[in-house]
Amino acid sequence: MIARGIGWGLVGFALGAGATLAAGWAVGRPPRAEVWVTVGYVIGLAGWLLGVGLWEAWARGWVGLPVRHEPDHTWRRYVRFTTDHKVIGVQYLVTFVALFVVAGAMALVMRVELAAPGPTVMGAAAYTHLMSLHGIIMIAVAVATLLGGFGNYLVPLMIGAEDMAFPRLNALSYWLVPPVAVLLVATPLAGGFDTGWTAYPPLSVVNASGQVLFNLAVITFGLSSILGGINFLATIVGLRAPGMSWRRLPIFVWSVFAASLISVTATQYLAAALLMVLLDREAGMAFFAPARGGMPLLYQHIFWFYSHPAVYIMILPAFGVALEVLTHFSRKPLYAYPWVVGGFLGIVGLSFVVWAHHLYTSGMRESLLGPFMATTELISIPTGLVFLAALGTLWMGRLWLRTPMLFALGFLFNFLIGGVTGIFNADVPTDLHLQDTYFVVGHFHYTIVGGMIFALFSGLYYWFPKVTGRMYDERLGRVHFGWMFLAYNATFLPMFWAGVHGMNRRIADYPASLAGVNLWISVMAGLLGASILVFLFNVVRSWLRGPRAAANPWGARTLEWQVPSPPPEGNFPHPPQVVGDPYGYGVPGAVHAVMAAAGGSGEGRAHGL
Ligand code: HEM
Ligand SMILES: [Cu+2]
Repeated sequence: MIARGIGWGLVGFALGAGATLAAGWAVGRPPRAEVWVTVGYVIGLAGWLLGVGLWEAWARGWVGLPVRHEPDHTWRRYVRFTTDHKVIGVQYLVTFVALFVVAGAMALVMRVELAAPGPTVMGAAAYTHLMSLHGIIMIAVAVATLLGGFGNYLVPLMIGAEDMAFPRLNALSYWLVPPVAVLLVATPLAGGFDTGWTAYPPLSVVNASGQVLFNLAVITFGLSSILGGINFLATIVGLRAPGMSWRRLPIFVWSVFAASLISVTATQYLAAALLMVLLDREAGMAFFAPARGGMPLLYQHIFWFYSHPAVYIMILPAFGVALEVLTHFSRKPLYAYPWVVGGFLGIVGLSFVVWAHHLYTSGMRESLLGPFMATTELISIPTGLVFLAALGTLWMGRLWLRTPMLFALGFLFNFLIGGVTGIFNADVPTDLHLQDTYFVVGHFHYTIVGGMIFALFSGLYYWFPKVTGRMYDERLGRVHFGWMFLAYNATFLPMFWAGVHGMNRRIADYPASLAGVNLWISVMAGLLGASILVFLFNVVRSWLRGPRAAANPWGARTLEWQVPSPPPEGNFPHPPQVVGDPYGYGVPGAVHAVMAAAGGSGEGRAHGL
C-alpha cells in the first residue's frame, strides 16, 4: 500500500506539475519552479492518500463501488491504512518518537557547533538551516505525539467506546503526516529555509525555495491537526459509554477535549498566514511587501494567533497524562477535579487573547502593551489551579515511585521552572531585555521538553504494558529517569544565565566571554541525548522479550485497564456501564464501571480495586 501511495503520489505530482507547465507555456508565460512544484504537490498529495488506502477503504464508495476492507492481524497493519484507533495511536507514537530522535540528533550537531565560539563544524548559514529544521520538527512532535499517539489509543478505551467517531478520517489524519516529514527533510535539497520555525516575512518571501516546501509541509500538518481535533470532539461528545457523564470523564480525556477545541479553531490562522506567504512568493501578491503597501508585521499577528494557543495544544495533554499518573500512583482521588476541568477550559479561552506578548519588541501601539501583559499574566490563574490540583493529589498520598510516577514528578518540577520564567517574558520591562536571547530558549525548552516530553515518557512507561502486552524493565526505566532528569536540568538551566548575559538565540556564534557556559551546555546536551538510548534499548528489548504484562499491572481504575493487554479489536465485548468516579482510590465502596462478564452471561461484575 505504501508503494502504491508513492506511485500514485508521483503520478499526481507529474499531472499537476505538467498541467501547470503546459498551461504556462500555452499562454506564453512558463511558470517558475515554485509554482509548478506547489500545484504538483497538491495533486500528488491527493494521489498519495488515495493510493495508500483512501481509495480502497473509502473513495470507492463515492463512485458507487463496494469499499474493500480486509481485517489484518499481522504486524503489517502498522504500516497500512488501518482504521483501528489503537493501531493509529501506535503509528503516531512510533512516527513521532522517531522524528524526536532525528531532530534530537540535529540538536546535538548544533551543540557541537556551539561548543566553542567561532565556526567549528559548519558555517553560519548551515547552522541557521539546521536550527530551523530542528525547531519545526520538534514543534510538530510537541503538537502531535500526545494527541495523535495517546489520544487515539486511549480516548475510545477510556470512554468505553469501540473506536473513534470517524475511523477513516482518523486514518487520513495519520497518513497526511508522512508527506510532511518527507517535505521537511527534503528542504535542504531546495536550498533549505532559514527563518526558524516561525517563518516571518519579509525573509520567508525572499529566501531559498526550501521555504516553499516548509510552508506546504506545515499547511498539510495543520490539515491533519484540524481533522484530528474534529474527530476527538465528536468522539468525546458522542461515543461515551452509558453512565460516562462529563463529571466522570478521566482527566486525560478532558485534556484532549480542551486541546482539540484549540486545534479546530486556531490552526486555520497558521495555515492562512503560510498561504499568504506562498501567495506573495508565487502569485505576486503583496500582503507582506511594504514597498507595495503590505505589512510584514501582519504576519506576526496571524501567526501567533495560532501559535500561542498551540503551546497549550502541546501542554494540555501533557497535564492530562501527568495527572492520570499522579493520581494512580498516589493512590488518591484526583484533587479538585472540577477545578482542573475549569482550569483547562480557562486556559483554552485565555489562550486566544494573549498572542501579542510575542510582539513586544516588534513594534505596536504602546497602549496595547499593558493589556496583553495583563491577559498573559491572567493565564497563570487557570494554570495555577491545575498545578495546585496536582500538588493536592500528591499531598498525603502513598506515593508509588515507579518510572511513570518519577517522570510525572519530573514534569511538575520542570514545568514550574518553565512557567515561572514565562512571567519574565510576559512582563514588558523584562522582556525588552530578554527577547531573542537564550532566556527565551531556556523558557520554552523547560515547558516543552521538561514538560511535554517528560509527560510523554511518563505516559510511555505507564501505558507500555497496555499497548504491548509486555512489561518494561523497571531498573532501566529508573536509570533513564535519573540520568535524563539530571542531564536535562544541567543542559537547560544555564541557558537562563547565558541569556541574561547576552547570548543571542538562533545564531551560530557568540562572544568569547560565553565560551565556558556554552561548552558546559554542549557536553550536558550530549549526556542528555545518551539518556534517550537507555529508553530506546529498554523499549525494543521489552517489546520483543519482556515478561508478559497482566491486564492491570498498576491496579488502576480507568477503563483501559479493565480489558486485556493489549486490548482486543473493538475494545469491549459489551459496552461497560459507568457508575462512578474514575479515581475513587481509598474511597470505600467506590466503583468506576461495571464490565459485562466475559463469556457474555449478561451478569455484571464489579471491578472495584
Ligand atoms: C504552557 C506551557 C508553555 C509553553 C509550551 C510555552 C512555549 C513557548 C515557546 C515555544 C516560546 C518561543 C516562541 C518563539 O519561538 O519565539 C515561548 C515564548 C514565550 N512564552 Fe511561553 N510557553 C509556555 C508557558 C508560558 C507562560 C506560563 C508564560 C507567561 C506567564 C509564557 C510567556 C511567554 C512569552 C511572553 C514568550 C515570548 C518571549 C520572547 O520572545 O521574548 N509562556 N513560549
Ligand atoms: Cu505565547
